[in-house]
Amino acid sequence: MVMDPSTDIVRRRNTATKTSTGVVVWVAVSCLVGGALASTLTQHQHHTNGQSKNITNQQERDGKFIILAKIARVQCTTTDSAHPLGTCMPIKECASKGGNSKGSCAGGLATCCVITKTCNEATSVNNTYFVNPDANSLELGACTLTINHLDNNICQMRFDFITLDLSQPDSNGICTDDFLTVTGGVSSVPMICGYNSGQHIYYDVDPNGGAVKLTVDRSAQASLLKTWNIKVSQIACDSRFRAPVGCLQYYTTTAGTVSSFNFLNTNTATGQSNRQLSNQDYGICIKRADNYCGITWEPNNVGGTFGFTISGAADALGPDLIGTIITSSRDSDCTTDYVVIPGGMYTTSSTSTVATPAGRYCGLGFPPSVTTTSQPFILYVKTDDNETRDTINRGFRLNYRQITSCA
Ligand SMILES: *[C@@H]1O[C@H](CO)[C@@H](O)[C@H](O)[C@H]1NC(C)=O
Ligand SMILES: *[C@@H]1O[C@H](CO)[C@@H](O)[C@H](O)[C@H]1NC(C)=O
Ligand SMILES: *[C@@H]1O[C@H](CO)[C@@H](O)[C@H](O)[C@H]1NC(C)=O
Ligand SMILES: [Ca+2]
Ligand SMILES: [Ca+2]
Repeated sequence: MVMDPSTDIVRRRNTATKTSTGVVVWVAVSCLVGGALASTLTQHQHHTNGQSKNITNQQERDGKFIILAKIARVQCTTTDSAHPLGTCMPIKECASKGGNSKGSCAGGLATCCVITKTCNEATSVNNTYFVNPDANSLELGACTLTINHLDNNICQMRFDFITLDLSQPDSNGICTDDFLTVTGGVSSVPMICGYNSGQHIYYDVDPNGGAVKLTVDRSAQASLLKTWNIKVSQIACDSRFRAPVGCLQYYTTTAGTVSSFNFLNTNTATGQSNRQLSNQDYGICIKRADNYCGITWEPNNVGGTFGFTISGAADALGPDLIGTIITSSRDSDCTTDYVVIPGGMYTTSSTSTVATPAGRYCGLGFPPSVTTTSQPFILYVKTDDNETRDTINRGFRLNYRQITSCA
């Protein structure tokens, strides 16, 4: 028979009675020799003395053997693509936690339990999905998920915006109608609104601190149509998946793409659609991979030439200039909205080998490349509270790749 890899025989007594994360439930499974599953499945409190050995011997004499399986609270893959990550637990416990059984785990002994929560509910389960209320509900205002720490060794939370589609900001890029906020922890999260599906944020918490509150505030009538599905995962203080303290976003691959919130590379919609967000002040961190010494940032032109439109009036320029080095500005020319690449060295043409130092980048175009060897690898994002003169600013999408050769 198939057993959970965490199958283990020897354990301290009483572990079966605790309910917090990481704790196990013991199930004694009798199997007929030859592999057929026997009829009895009994809950069994295990002791480290000789008792179980005697039971085993007894069962073996009956032509059976016993395997004590622990159902660890490990993550599992569900059969629900909108909520792909669940926690393996006995089916009764899933029901009592208000979860939905979506597939089986632990070799069929337990269920892959998906927990979804909506407005003004609380969770103590890792990988809870926070979703918008039913479209028929006329609930407006703050919709809050209260997130209780799984245990006293949680230092960070990660929010994955599987879907996050809220109202657009006002003409100054300020989230006046809908916005998302996080409180109760240590980091500061900028106000986020608009379209952010696929984005994520990390949030530092005090391991001994109180509950975290994740809130979507909907103040506009139109935003009743807005949707979200946010996966909330909790990260242990000693986890290798923990992001460096203070990083709002964290990427661990050697090459990838990052973008500002509410980014869409389009120059067709001139109104407020997908406007750059104001009042942003955060860092996007990239994990340096072994043997890599630097990082190169490049424009991403998928979808159009508006992949880096951060400051200035885009409608005052010929469209051919948008996205070129001519409309790129640097350092002291960048005072309102800009990104910072510490130690950056930029090129002015893709064939150029000459690089010039600049840390700040703004304007309506990004250089062909900006390379830095300053560690840690962080792209800082800063925007002010005013977009009056900045027409059709979409924000940015940039590609990065780590490099192994640093002169
Ligand atoms: C089996 O149980 C008896 C008491 O019923 C005990 O004396 C003995 O030590 C146990 N055997 C083992 C292997 O622990
Ligand atoms: C919570 O789930 C994530 C996967 O989404 C996992 O990486 C993390 O270790 C889990 N946290 C704890 C405390 O088990
Ligand atoms: C925004 O900037 C414009 C021009 O620089 C200025 O006239 C306006 O007062 C500013 N608005 C706010 C809200 O600060
Ligand atoms: Ca701007
Ligand atoms: Ca601005």
